[in-house]
Formats: sequence, structure tokens, C-alpha cells
Amino acid sequence: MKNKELAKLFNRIADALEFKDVNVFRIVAYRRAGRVLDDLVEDIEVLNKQGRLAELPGIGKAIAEKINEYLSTGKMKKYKEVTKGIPNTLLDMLDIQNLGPKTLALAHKKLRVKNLKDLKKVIKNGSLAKLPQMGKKKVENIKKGLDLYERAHERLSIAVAQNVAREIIEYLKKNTKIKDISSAGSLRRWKETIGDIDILTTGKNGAEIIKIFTKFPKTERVLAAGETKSSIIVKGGIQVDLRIVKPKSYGAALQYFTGSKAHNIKLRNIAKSKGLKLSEYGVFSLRDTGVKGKKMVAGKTEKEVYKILGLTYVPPELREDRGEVEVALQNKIPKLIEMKDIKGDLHMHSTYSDSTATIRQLTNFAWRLNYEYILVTDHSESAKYAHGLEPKRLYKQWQEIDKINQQSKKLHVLKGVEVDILKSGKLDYPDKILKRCDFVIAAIHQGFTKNVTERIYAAMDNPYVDIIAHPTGRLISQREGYAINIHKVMEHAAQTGTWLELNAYPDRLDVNDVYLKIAKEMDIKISIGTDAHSIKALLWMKFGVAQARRGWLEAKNVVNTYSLKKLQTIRKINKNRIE
Ligand code: DGT
Ligand code: CA
Ligand code: CA
Repeated sequence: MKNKELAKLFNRIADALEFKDVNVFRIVAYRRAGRVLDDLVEDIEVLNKQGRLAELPGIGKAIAEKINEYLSTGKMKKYKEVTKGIPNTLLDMLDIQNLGPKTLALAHKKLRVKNLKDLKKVIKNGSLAKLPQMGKKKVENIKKGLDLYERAHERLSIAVAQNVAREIIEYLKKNTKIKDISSAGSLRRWKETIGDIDILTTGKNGAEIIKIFTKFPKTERVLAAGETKSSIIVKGGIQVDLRIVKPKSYGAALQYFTGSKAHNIKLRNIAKSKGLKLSEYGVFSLRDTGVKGKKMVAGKTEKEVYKILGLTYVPPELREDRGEVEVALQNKIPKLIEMKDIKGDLHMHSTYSDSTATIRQLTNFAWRLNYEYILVTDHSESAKYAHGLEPKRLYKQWQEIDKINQQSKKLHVLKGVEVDILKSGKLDYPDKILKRCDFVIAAIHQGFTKNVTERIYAAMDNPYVDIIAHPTGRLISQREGYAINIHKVMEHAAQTGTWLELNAYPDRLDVNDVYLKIAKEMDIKISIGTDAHSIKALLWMKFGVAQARRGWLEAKNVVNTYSLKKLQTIRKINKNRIE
């Protein structure tokens, strides 16, 4: 389908005309064409072949000719002519609030501004303010718009996006008469970062619901508000898209707007091969057309959409076109791990090192989460920044744990450490200490570029090391990670029977979904740990479980779904003795 491509071209023409400050009516016409094409469900190429372009609202003769020209030649003269000499990076900046086309054109002409970087420079060095009719106040406003624009173009952490979405959904439920409501897009797929938040709902009076939506208290700017869709920017520069659909199309729309795009393309092709048409409005039979157009055969629920295409239901976390469509066709989608499978948390810190939570507080909170056990894993001695424990304090901690375990049989507190893998490759505690722990996590916190793979190998060769924490060391949107060969690390984990951590801290999610799937195929066991440094952070387990699902993991692949007894028997140190 060339619909979106054409929509973009017409929008670009409008941008360029605006930039050149020409006749407003023409700009409106191009914008309208862009919007119509963007929303069009039917294939523009088909309509063009059938000579039906004139039926489309807002597509006059001149625009229709341009569509036809583009579809038959792959080019559009008008687009070329109008955008000549204007870089795309410049036109993109028209989206910046308070920066009108005239100012932008002036900045381009006089200060040779071509992109965001240039714009920032001329704001900073004061040259923009010196242009005719500009001044400090105007530039200040442009700067505000620029900040907003930049924030909106960053990807959000899933934890942040989830909170915003929850707030908006609650607000809509409270203030409008809606029936079904759900997040969609990457948020529903639990992707590690989110571009914008998508929300889908059904309800009678669309315009009214949208009016209330735009009045969400944290709205900073309304980008669009119509009868069935709206986009706003909320505090923090976060874009939220809302769509309202008819109840009979809710499942099809949810499927469509959950994506991913690649997954949807595969489904559409399957539909086609079955003589069906899949769209956000439903599944339609093409063969069985009665007198009055196409017959709708599914669309109310997502389940029936998948079913009619001959697929088992695909959980949103799998919809990335990583083989899930093929597997669903064979009825072989695995039973993914769920929150209720989790029996404990195997990575957390206490006030003994750098956390705000006491062991007792961690214990009580974990009990409320229905856990059977927790593993307290404070930092080892050389982690000075984190108040790492010298042996004396570690023994004191063990005494406290013993006491807690004696007093309550509610939940078992396990003695662990997060022992540093030193630059030398040695571990920060001697074996005689590690030996006395229930479980040991080893982690790189220093020397991120030096022999990291080899040092992790050495740690995995230690019989007392059960888990490698955050194996790649990345911090999402902040830090790349260690210089490491993750595939080799995985090989060695498989060979030694060492478990790899899935660190559930939302800025880590390490190892990621892609590596998890490989680890599963290699039969490596995964340990999901929150790495909590506060009581509340124990709740991050859900992000870990979601990533595990994105990595196709089942309960059996994750060690903290096991009972404590089983966990003990599968430790590498005990495994050999038993088998
Ligand atoms: P994001 O926002 O960048 O994290 O990623 P998504 O997946 O949420 O993408 P978004 O917000 O642009 O669109 C939401 C969903 O709508 C997307 O996952 C699939 C569907 N969608 C959007 N545009 C297209 C399209 O051009 N073709 C198809 N097949 N689906 C689309
Ligand atoms: Ca999105
Ligand atoms: Ca969106």
C-alpha cells in the first residue's frame, strides 16, 4: 500500500509551501489530502485503478492527478519542485511549537539554520534574538517549544509510559461513558521503550469523549482532536494517541493498533491468501460478497480475529515478527510464564549496603506478594560506592537473617551476595565465604572494557557462583554495556550450568528479550531479579516477567518459579551430586 507514502508527500508539500509563505488555501488542500490518505483503509492503488479517486472526500482533480502520477511513475513533479533546496531536517522543525514558518525561513536564510543542532546553536549564541522582529522573549518561547519537541522525540521508559497510561485510562473511565478501554501499541507489547502511548476505546459520543480527553489535567498541548481520534502531549513531552471505535470492531482495532507493524503485515497476507481482508475495522470475506459490499466475519474480539485466520491466539508480547506467526499457524505457541508463577525474588539490596529497605521490611513486603523466598544480595567489600560489606558485616547480616527466619515461617529469607568480579578476574570474596551462602550472584561493576568476557568465564567456572547479574551491563538510553561477547558468555553459561539473570529494573532489562529467546533454545536457566534498592522496587518483577514473555520463556525456563527445594537441587554445586 502506498497510502502512507503519498500522505507524507502531500504533508511535505504543505510544509514546504508554508515555509515559503505562499497561498494558504493550497496549503490547506494538501494537508487535507495528507490526512485523508493517512486514514484511508482501502488501498489507494486499487482505487486509482478503478478510477474512483474522485469519490474520496478532499481529493479534487489536481490532487487526484498527482496521486495518479506518483502511482504510475514513482515520482511527483510538484513535490520535487516545491521542496527543492529545502532540507527535510528543516521542514521537520515546523513541528516545534512557537517556531513559525516565517521565523524558520528567516533563521535559514540569515543564519543558515538547517537542523536542530544549528537551531540550538543560534539560540545559545544569541544570534537568533538579534534578527529583525525577534528579541529575547520570542526566543525564550521557541526554546520552550524546542525542549518540548525534543522530549517528545525521545523514547520513554516502559515504567514511565505505563504510569502515564494508567492515569489517563483511570481519568477517562471516571469522566466519560466508555465501555472497553485498553492500551495498545508498543506499551501493550511491553517493549522496553515506548515511542508514544496508544489508547483504544469504544463509546457512543466520540467527540465528547475526545473533548474530555484533551482536558486531561496534565495536557500541555493538543495536536489533534476529531470525532474518532485525538493526540495530545502531556507533561514530560509524552504523546498520547486516543482512538475510539465501534464495539463490533474493537477486537480488530485492538489487534491492528497493538502491532507491531511487521506482525500485522504477516497477518494481512495470511488473510489475503484465505480470501479475507483484515483491517482495523474487522475481517471481511471478499469471496462471499453479497449485494451490499463485503461481509464482516470477525472483529469483535482479538481472539476471533486470530481464529478465523487459522492461528492460535498470539499474546501481545510475542507480536514482533520473530517467528510467532509461523508457530501460531502450527498451533505451537508456548505457554508463557506469568506473574503468578513467580515464587521468589533472587536479587535485592538492604540497608547493609546501598538500599533504603531493611531486611525485615523486604521480608514483610515480599510476603504480601505471596513469595515463598527472597535472596538478599548486598554488594561485596570493594564496592565502596555502595557501602559494600566487609566479611564482618556480612556475618552480622546472616545473624539477623537467621533471627528473622526463626521468628517467622511465613517466608524464607536466603543468604546471598552480589559479589564483584574484580578487574583482575578474581571474585571479591574468597570461596570460603561464598561456600556458606545459599546462592551467589556475581557481577561486573568495574572495568567495563577490560577482558570482560574472560572475567565472566572465570566467575562461571567458580562452583559457588549461581547467577551472573545483568550480563551485558547496558542501561537503556544511557549506556551501551560492557565490551562483551554475549554469545560466548551464553555458551559458557550452558556448559557450566550457571544461570543468567534477567534484571527486572526497567532501565536495565538485562539480558534483553532477544537474548532470552536464544538462551531458551540453549537450555540456559534464567533468574529474574528486581535488584531492588527499596521496598517498592520489588514490584518491578512485572517488568522482568513481561520481558521474559517477550523472550518466549515458559515457567520452566525461569528458576524463581521453582520451589525452594527444587531450586537447591538444581544449583550447579548440588546438581552433580544428585544426578
Ligand atoms: P512506538 O510508539 O514507536 O513505541 O511503537 P508502536 O508499535 O506503538 O507504533 P505506533 O504508535 O506508531 O503505532 C501503533 C500501532 O499501530 C503499531 O504497532 C501498528 C499500527 N500501525 C501504525 N501504523 C501502521 C502502518 O502503517 N501499517 C500497519 N500495518 N500498522 C500500523
Ligand atoms: Ca505507540
Ligand atoms: Ca501512536
